[in-house]
Amino acid sequence: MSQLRLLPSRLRVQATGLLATRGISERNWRSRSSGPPAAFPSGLGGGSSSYMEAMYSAWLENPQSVHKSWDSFFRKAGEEAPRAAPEGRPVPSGRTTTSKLVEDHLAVQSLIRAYQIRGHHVAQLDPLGILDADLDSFVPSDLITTIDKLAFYDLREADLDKEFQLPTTTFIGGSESTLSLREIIRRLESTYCQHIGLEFMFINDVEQCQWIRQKFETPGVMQFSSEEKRTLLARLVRSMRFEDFLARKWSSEKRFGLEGCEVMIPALKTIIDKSSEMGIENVILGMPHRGRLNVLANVIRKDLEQIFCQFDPKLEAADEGSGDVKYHLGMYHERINRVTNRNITLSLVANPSHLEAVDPVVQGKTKAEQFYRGDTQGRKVMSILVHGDAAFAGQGVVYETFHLSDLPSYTTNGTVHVVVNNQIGFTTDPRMARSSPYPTDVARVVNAPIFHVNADDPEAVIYVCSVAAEWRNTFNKDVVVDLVCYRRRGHNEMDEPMFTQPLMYKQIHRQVPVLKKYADKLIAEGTVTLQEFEEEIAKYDRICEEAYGRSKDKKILHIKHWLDSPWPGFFNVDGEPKSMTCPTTGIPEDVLTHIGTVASSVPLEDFKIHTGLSRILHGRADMTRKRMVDWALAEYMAFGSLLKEGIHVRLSGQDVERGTFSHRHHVLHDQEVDRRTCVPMNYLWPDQAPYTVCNSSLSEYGVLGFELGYAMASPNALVLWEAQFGDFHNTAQCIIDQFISTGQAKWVRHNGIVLLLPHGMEGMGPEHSSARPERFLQMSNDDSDAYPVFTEDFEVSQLYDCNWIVVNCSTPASYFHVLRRQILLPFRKPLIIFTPKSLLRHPEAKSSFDQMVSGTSFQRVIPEDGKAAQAPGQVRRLIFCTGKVYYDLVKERSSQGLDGQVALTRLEQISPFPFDLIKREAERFPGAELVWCQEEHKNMGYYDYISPRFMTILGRTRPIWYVGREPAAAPATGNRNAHLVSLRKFLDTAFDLQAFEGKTF
Ligand SMILES: Cc1ncc(C[n+]2csc(CCOP(=O)(O)OP(=O)(O)O)c2C)c(N)n1
Ligand SMILES: [Mg+2]
Repeated sequence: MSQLRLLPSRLRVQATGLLATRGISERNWRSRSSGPPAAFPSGLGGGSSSYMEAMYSAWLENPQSVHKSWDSFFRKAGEEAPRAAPEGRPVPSGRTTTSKLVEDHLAVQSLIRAYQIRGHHVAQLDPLGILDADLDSFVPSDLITTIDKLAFYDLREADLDKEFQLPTTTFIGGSESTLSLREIIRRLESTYCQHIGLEFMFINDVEQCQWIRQKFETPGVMQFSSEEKRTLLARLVRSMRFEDFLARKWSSEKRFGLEGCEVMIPALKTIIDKSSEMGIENVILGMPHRGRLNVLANVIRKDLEQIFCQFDPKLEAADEGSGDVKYHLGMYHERINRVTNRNITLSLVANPSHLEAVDPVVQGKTKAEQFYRGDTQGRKVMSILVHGDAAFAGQGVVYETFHLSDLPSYTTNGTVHVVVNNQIGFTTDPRMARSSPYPTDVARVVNAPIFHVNADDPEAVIYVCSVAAEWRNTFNKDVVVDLVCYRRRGHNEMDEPMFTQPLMYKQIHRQVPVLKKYADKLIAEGTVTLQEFEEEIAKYDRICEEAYGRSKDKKILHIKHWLDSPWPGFFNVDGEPKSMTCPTTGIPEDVLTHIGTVASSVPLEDFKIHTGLSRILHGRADMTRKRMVDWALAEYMAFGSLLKEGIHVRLSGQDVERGTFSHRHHVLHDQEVDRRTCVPMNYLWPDQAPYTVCNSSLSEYGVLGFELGYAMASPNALVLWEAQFGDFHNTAQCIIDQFISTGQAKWVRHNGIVLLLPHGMEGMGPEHSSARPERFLQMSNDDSDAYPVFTEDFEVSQLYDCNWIVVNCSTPASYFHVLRRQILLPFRKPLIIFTPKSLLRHPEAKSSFDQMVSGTSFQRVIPEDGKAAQAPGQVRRLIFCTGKVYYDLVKERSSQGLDGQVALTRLEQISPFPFDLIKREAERFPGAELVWCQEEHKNMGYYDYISPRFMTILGRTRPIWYVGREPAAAPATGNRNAHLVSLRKFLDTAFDLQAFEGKTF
């Protein structure tokens, strides 16, 4: 016993830790001694020393008192002959032999664990054999890479042939419960240190760790039938010969070929096959440039001639818009999966150059597809994201997207990530490109297992991919496959990589292509013959040649053949809107009243809301009785009425459930029952469409991208993203510039996402004030200088031609109508709404039901209808404005007694510019000088946008004078007094009827 107490403290700690992982505390097993004898804990390799002590002491007193496994263990130990002591160690007695045995068992157990945790550091992951995938050549001291490393565990060469009991935390034994140390090390090496490197021991879930261990450690798991090997070879042939074909035909064209990672094609196909086998019917893919054409051809199976004709510079584009380069286009394809014989829909989401920007978009689209199918568990729809190593490590949106992966309203129930880790980013070495050991470390934040694999070992890759797919479908969590490969050419086919990576490329030039290596292997083992292999190559080359021949007959390039999200039935057969009209957007009064009533109620019984909220709900009831709405109630009316019409509404963003300004309160919280909530919007009508309102993670880039993807899936949904304050949208600028503003021009894809951007100069400082309208307007595509043709359907056709709609509503009714118009239009355009802050509670900023009932519509311009309108000839100044400044202007006009002399006209829709209505307003007041008034600084806001358009519509006969704040660098002052002084100053100018006298324009 005393010997046992002398167990090294290091091993003692490990033993206790292991007891804990099995849920056995010291107290537990001590108390067991009074019950039936406890079994030998094979999972502990002998357990902790004190446990062992107790068992040993009990056994010494009475061998029957312990479980028979312990009896046999101690008996065996007694039979062991004492061995020669190493230098400095006491010669063991009979008891010390037992002690040694215990020590050795614990040591072996630590050793197994060391491999599970750190084996990947020495795995042979780099096909070039020159780099360490973890950027570190350090060999962990607890891995037995040389025989002398045994000393770390106080083991010696002589121990190698001794049998050791295996713990339950390993599966290397297969059906054996004991193995010799030599065999243990061999099997650990073969699992953890060959061509697969596993990182998973950081996962806190024991079941998940066990699952992975079982998948990789069980002897013989990586065996393939010859059929499977032949399929793999055929897929490699396609992958490689496709790139060869393009290289032969268009040697000077950029295509970002896959050479060096050809295995990605069979890898993706395996993930899809396996997932299809497990019931997946719809796979949504996102990927960057590298190998994209190959994926289109050989995974999604786009017609080859469609791909080849993209290389023809003479082809005329059939579609309007800019189009995009071939390695950015998307694709959608429904087909039979040949391996499982089941239907599968594959889509590759179009993306910009901006690496990783597509990640959240793919997730949003996936979530929407799951939502519409009622696939709450992700059993039918899944996403796959492909990444480059440099981008995966470098781009923050990767992290933002991972953080959506487990949030109830954003999860897609697990994504399979595949990293094409060619160990270079353009010309930059990974050592200069990341501070983390692997490019995949970001995935650890969500406890995703990471499987590194040497891409020159196709069978290892296939095995890993099939486990990854199974993982996703078992645990509904993300998983990463890191394909450690190389890039055979430069960044693109025109680049010379030897300038910057001479040694690496010398090695790459010597590298035998993976197809040859694998074919040689299969030929050598007799799985295929050389002739069969050559025939496979010839067959695919012929397919390419034939498609190439057909591609030459094509005269016109249709981008719409590259649509990633078709909306069946929404457009006519030619892909055009079914009409060019928009119905009126008002709704029957009883619907308004009903929504108002539900919006002021608590639909659940025994649900106690906060007293402050009761006041708000009473206020809503009161407004409903008075046939009035404020901003929040107008929004309720818009959402509620669309839900009634079967339109799903989803509002997402930071704190949107309550609303940043505490005005919305779409989710009620029971004050007495934790986490009991109620969303009255979902209690409007029994057969209404569902409403989702969700507070998001604190991310703009990720969440806006996600909602854009969500909106992509169906035209019959109103999908809104609200920024906490409008200026925060700039951290999602890439989604705005690359997808929202330009998506349709590049990819002929409509998208009706709505951005709600709180905006307004309210003395809150340079931040929180401006949603930067000038930027959205600058990107609007309507022509400032072209005098329009005013057709009958001018409003709708102008909307049809624009890239997005920018509005700044001044009334709740206006907001209500523009939301409804968004869905009633026969096409979809992104809608940017600058939303108010102080107007949310402004007593004047209310609308009557009269402005919202059937027959009413969105007014792009709200004309002057007060005193000035009664005698337009008397009006000396017509001020055009937009948004909240209107209320300051009305107040000032009345306080200066100028209601008859100054007219005020509001632009509710700024872009596309309402030329027709502005013209009409200007003509209504022929004697008035025209002023544009804004509260934003002159170089911001709307002035630069409206000014040339006014000139166009006025024929440059009348000036439009500017009134507003001076140009500035910051959008607003941080000093409240300075804010008020500048407001006063421009209001004075606005009503100084002499202000522009004698000035020329
Ligand atoms: C956001 C962004 N920044 C920069 C670039 C320019 N760029 C294109 S590819 C590339 C290197 C990408 O390296 P990696 O992610 O490892 O992919 P690989 O090309 O090696 O497959 C860079 C920097 C880009 N496309 N997107
Ligand atoms: Mg790379």
